[in-house]
Amino acid sequence: MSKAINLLKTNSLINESTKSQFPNLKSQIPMSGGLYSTDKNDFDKTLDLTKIKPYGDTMNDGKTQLSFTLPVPAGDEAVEAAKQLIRKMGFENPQIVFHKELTEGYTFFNCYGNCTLEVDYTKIHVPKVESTKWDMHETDEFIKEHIGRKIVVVGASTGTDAHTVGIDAIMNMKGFAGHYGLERYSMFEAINMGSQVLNEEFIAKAIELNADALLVSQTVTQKDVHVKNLVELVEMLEAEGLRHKVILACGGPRISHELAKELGYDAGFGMNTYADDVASFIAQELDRRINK
Ligand code: B12
Repeated sequence: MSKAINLLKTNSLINESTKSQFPNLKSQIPMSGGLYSTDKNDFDKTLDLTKIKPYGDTMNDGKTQLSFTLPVPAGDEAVEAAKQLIRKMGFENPQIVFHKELTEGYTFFNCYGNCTLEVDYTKIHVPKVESTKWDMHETDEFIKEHIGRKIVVVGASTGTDAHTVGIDAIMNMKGFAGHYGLERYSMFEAINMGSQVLNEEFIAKAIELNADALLVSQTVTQKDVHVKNLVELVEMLEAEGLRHKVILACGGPRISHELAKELGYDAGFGMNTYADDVASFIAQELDRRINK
């Protein structure tokens, strides 16, 4: 029997039938993808929310995946440079699992490292838009009752930004992920100007339609182009004496409410926003302004 167990141990050939034949083998049974013991219980299992770090295989192991490109040709020196960089970033045990010279003199790396840093999750406060989220019917009913007319909203992806999918998701009739867009609401007059709309054109449309709210979408954030563009719009609205007359909101995958407020906006919306979020906010904010 012990010979058989040793053979099974070394060859890792344990399957369901051998398990039933040798019930005492349990502590040596490897998991399907590796040589982990199912019985081993000396891993850290402590979850301390004041000191969280990445979870890879086990709690608090800090395992993190990184990818980046270095402006050097592929080779041993490039791999060593990547490892040194990862250590300097605060990771231990750097492992380069893949690297490839993408184009001459530029090497891409996929790596792992153990993060040595921690974050106190209990001290985190993320500013959020303060409004109650309603569905389309609730918002329409609220507007009928409290505003008594349609709310005019002009939206666009402004500046040089060519991405339209985000603003369409919020404004187009069919909406996004099962949530109708503003065009579908009976109490919103929604005008979507599309993409690459200059701030001048955007403001001209707002004046022409006497807009109550302006919705700006920004997707490209390279070199902080979104910040420059968003700030320019605020400055131009202020120069026209319009800033306080409109509800001004922006959105995009890398926009947060905190950033939006810093830049002079009334609200900012990030990933996984639906028209419901924005419509509820605009209705409640306009009510606050008109009926306060
Ligand atoms: C589709 C796409 C394109 C299409 C756009 C087609 C179109 N008609 O929109 C095309 C091919 C044209 C394109 C071009 C470019 N793209 Co592109 N593109 C994408 C891609 C793959 C998807 C974006 C998308 O549609 N998301 C889906 C929508 C629904 O999500 P969303 O935009 O986040 O919107 C949601 C929220 O953010 C929010 N929201 C968004 N806007 C607003 C506005 C308001 C008011 C509110 C309330 C909410 C809100 O609500 C939405 C719904 O929940 C992304 C990569 C990715 N996977 O995200 C790259 C990406 C955005 N593109 C990128 C880049 C760099 C470019 C180019 C500059 C590439 C180039 N060198 O030419 C050009 C841009 C040129 C320009 N002048 O803008 C980068 C941006 C990097 C950065 N941080 O700046 C990305 C991230 C790709 C990458 N990983 O590098 N792109």
